[in-house]
Order: sequence, then C-alpha cells, then structure tokens
Amino acid sequence: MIKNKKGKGKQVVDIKLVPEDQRIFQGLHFYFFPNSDTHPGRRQRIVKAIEYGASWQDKFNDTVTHIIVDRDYDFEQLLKYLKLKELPAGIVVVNENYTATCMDFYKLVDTSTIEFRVKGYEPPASSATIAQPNPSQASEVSLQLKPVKRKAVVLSSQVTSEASLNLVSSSAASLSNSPAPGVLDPQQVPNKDEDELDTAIRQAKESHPLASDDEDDVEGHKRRKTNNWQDKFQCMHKHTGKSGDQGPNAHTLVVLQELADHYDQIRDQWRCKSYRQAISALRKQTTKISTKEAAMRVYGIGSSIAEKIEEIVRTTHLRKLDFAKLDERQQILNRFMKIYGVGLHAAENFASAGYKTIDDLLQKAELTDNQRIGIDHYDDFNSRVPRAEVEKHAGIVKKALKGLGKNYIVNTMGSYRRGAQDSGDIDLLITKPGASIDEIRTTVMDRLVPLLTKHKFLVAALAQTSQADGTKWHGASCLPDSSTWRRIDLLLVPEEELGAALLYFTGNDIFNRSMRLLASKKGMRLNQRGLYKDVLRDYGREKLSEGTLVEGKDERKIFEALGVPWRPPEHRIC
Ligand code: DCT
Ligand code: MG
Repeated sequence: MIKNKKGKGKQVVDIKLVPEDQRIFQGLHFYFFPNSDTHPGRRQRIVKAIEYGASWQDKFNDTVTHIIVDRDYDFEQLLKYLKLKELPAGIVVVNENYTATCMDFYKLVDTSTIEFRVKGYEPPASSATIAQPNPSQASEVSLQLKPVKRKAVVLSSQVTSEASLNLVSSSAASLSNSPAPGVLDPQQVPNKDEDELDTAIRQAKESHPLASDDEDDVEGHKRRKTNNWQDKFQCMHKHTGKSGDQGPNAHTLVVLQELADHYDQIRDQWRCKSYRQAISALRKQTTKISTKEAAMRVYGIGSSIAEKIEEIVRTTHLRKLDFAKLDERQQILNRFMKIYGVGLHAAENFASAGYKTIDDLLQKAELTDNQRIGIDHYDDFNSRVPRAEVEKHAGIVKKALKGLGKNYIVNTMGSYRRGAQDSGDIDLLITKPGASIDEIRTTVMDRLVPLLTKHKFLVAALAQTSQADGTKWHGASCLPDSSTWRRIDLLLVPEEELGAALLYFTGNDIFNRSMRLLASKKGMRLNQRGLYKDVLRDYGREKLSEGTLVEGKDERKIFEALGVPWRPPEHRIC
C-alpha cells in the first residue's frame, strides 16, 4: 500500500490516470523489487506506472509480466528474495530506468538495451523467440507480443483521484483485446535496410511529440519557441516542405497536412503525430494510393488514416476537414497565433475576451511591445525568406563582424543549412576559434548589435534570452533596399561546443530528437553543447552529474562516437 502525507496513515495516494489512449502500460503487471513503497523514489515509480495503465502486483504471482529492479540490487538478490532458482519464462526483468524511459517516449521501449540491464541478469537468448511473427521485428515486439496472462488486474476507470493502492490487487477488470498503446502495429515492420540512426528516427517519430528525451534540449532555443511562437508543439513544424509535394499522392498529402495542422492547433498531439507519421510514409510512395487497403499496407499508416486517404482520393476532399474549417474559434486562434509573441495561451485569452480580428487586438487588447511589433510586421514574419535573401542578411553580419575582430566564423543554420529554398527565419551561429564565450558575447552584444542597429539593419530586439549566460539574441533585421522585416537569431558558441551546436541548430527537430535518443540508448547524453557519457541520474531521471564530455567541437566526431555514419545536413529532414 502506498502512504502519503495527506493520508496521515490512511495509506492513500493521489492517482491520476492518464487518458486511455496514453496508457502505455495497460495490461502489464509490474512487480517492483524491493516490492514496497517505503522508498520515495520507488513509490513515485509505482504510482507513475499505475497512472500509465500498469497494475502493481504487491505479491509475486503468475500474472507478473515485468520485474522492475532498483538500481542498488542485482539479479541474485532478486532470486534469493523470491526463493527461486530461476524465473518463470517470459518475464521481463529491467532496472528502474525502464518505466521512466517508456513514459518519456510514450511507448514501450526495447528492453534488451544495456540501459535497462539488471546487474547479474542475462536476458534469455530465447526471449526473441516469443511470438515472433517476423524476425526483423525482434527486439521491438518481443515484449509486446508476449502473451498476456489471464488474471488481469488493471486499475479501472472508477479509480478516483484518492485511490488506495491496494485497489490494484483487489479490483479486477477485464483486459481488452486491443493492443496497448505504443505497441507496434504488426504492419509497422522496420525496414531491414534501416541503420541505427534510421531506427532512432523512426522511434522518435513514433514517440509522443511532446516527449522530452533530454531535459537539456529545452534550454534557450526551444524555450524561445515555446514562449514566442505558435510552434509550442513540435508538430507545428511542418515537414511538408511548403514548396510543395509532388508525385502521385500530392493532393492527399496537402489535405492530410491540413488535418495534422488542425490537430496541432487543438492540441491533440496524438492525432497530430499519427498524421505526421502517415504523411512521411505516404510521401515515400511511388504509386498513387487510392484505397484503404493499399494505404494500410504502407508502413506508418493505420486504419483510420487509411480510410481518410481513400475518402480524399474519392471525393477530393475530406468531410472532417471541412468540418474543422467551420470552427470559427479555431480560425481566430490560428490568426492570433501567427502573431510574433502570441502563443497558444495568449491567443486563447484574446479569443475568450471576445476579440476576433487583428484590428480588435490593436484597438482593445493589452499587448506587449513584442506583440505590437508582431502585428505591425504580421505579413513579414509570416512569409518565408528566400535562400538568396538569407545569404544577404548573413553577409551583412559577417562583414560587420570582420570589422570587429579577426577570425569570427558565422554559420547559417536551421532550414538553410539543410538546403531549404526558403526559411522561416535566419539562424546565425557565431564563434571564434580560441576565444572564450565572454569575449564572443562582449563583441556581439556590446559592439555588433549596437553597430548594426545604428545602421538600421537590426530593427528590433525581440525576446531577450532568458539564459543567464546570454548566448542568444533574437530580433528582426531588414536589408537596406527593403522594408520587409525578417526574424533573425544570433547564437553564440565557444569553439569547444561548435560541433554540437552545428548539429543542434541544423535540426530538424525530429532529427535532433533521434540523435538524442540514439545517445541515450548508448548510455550517453547529447545536447547543444556536447555528447557526454557516464551521466548519473536519480530515479526520476533527473540529472545528478553532467558526465564526461566525449565530443563537442567536431560535428563529424559526434556521429562517429555514436557509431553512425555521417549524415549531411540536407539528409536530416525527417
Ligand atoms: N530546433 C529544435 N527543436 C525545436 C526548435 C528548433 O531542435 N523545437 C532546432 C532545429 C532547427 C534549429 O533549432 C532552428 O530552429 P528553427 O529556426 O525554428 O527551425 P528551422 O528548421 O530553421 O525552420 P524555419 O525555416 O521555419 O526557420
Ligand atoms: Mg530557422
């Protein structure tokens, strides 16, 4: 039983089940070792596991599907405690990192990696033979296809927020036959040519769009996005390449993308993710997909989207989308969220206050300075910057820097480095070999920015970086012969971190998540400063130590250290 402070001996705890479609542990029965909730970390893990659908077995029994072993214990101690010579076949034995990682990625992750290994435990070689429909699925599906035991004991929806955990062992609910969320659809067979990085990309795409695989990735850059732009959610980054899809499924792709955007905006991240996944799968098809059946044969497309694909092809549009388009509030939110400085929260507040148009906002709403700039330059900031123009902006910054000191290097990042024909903004990474970050910052913030402001190239300083070390400057720039304002970011980085920063600021976001996932699978950690090993984390996967730097300076060496071939920027579009 779980005790909590509120209960004062009543032995109850708050349990808030996540929505049904997110219960990745549904149908699984966890036995924790040691199997008590006296340790706060373990108690937290147990509660979280239940919230994500698992049942907690407080006594070892034949329904147990997983044994989650604390880091300080080994396999021998487990057997001794259970008074067993060996475990019954089919039980998955993992260490305490497992549940948190699954929750991070909103799916059941591969249990065979070293990251989850319990000291002294050798996973049986035969585990890969459990219900294997296809050898290429081995590690991914072996766990999920494990036959579910009969005496299913699952927390049912009537569990209240103050549920006593002993309900877990006493309330029985029948298991549904449908696979748990996160279980791979049997159609979703990994491509056999896939390398480790491809696998990570596929897994990053399959994982929850909001899953954070490394807390460091939110530093600075992402926070800016969250605070200031409509792309509060990763899905809001469109990967259709607005320049237009061609090929046999072009029209279907446009309609599906609109639907994905719609789900983005109504914060339905699960559907958004599914659509995004289906879009990238469909884009790879060389023939026209016209029927539900054909669509379902495509890896990455499930039955519901397959049905919609058929409808799009048959009727050239989609009822669901027409309906979505009618949603006035949605349209208002979309309009407001395109204003620089207006995120979902502010847009909702404005809409709730009854404002419908940009004029309403200008006349009646209380706006921040940035939002006013955002409205004044609504069209500018919402139009793409042609590649040649990105180069002109970068050229002006480079020239000015040259006059301020030797050896400054400016790299144009983001979609530009990935080869895009146009970009949403101009991302410039500035470094100087041998110089400290302080020296670079002083030059850029105290000399370059004032100089370019004086010359009316930098026309607005927008979000100030929230980082104490001030390594980012966000603003707007305008070419001498133009009146169009563009969003520009100056990102400052010392030489030692250049490789990791090049990697991070090239993106795209999914590629970055994939690289971090890959690093984490190898027991390392990747962020925009470097690749680290031996990072210590506590039970909640909070970082306890930074770890040892493996590589930060050289982008290629980061790929090498992760054991994957170099991938040129233009091939990082996921
Ligand atoms: N980035 C990321 N995750 C985010 C946002 C950004 O990893 N949520 C990284 C990858 C790209 C880089 O930062 C630059 O970000 P943006 O300028 O937002 O993206 P972009 O790829 O350059 O696209 P755009 O053309 O729209 O600017
Ligand atoms: Mg950009």
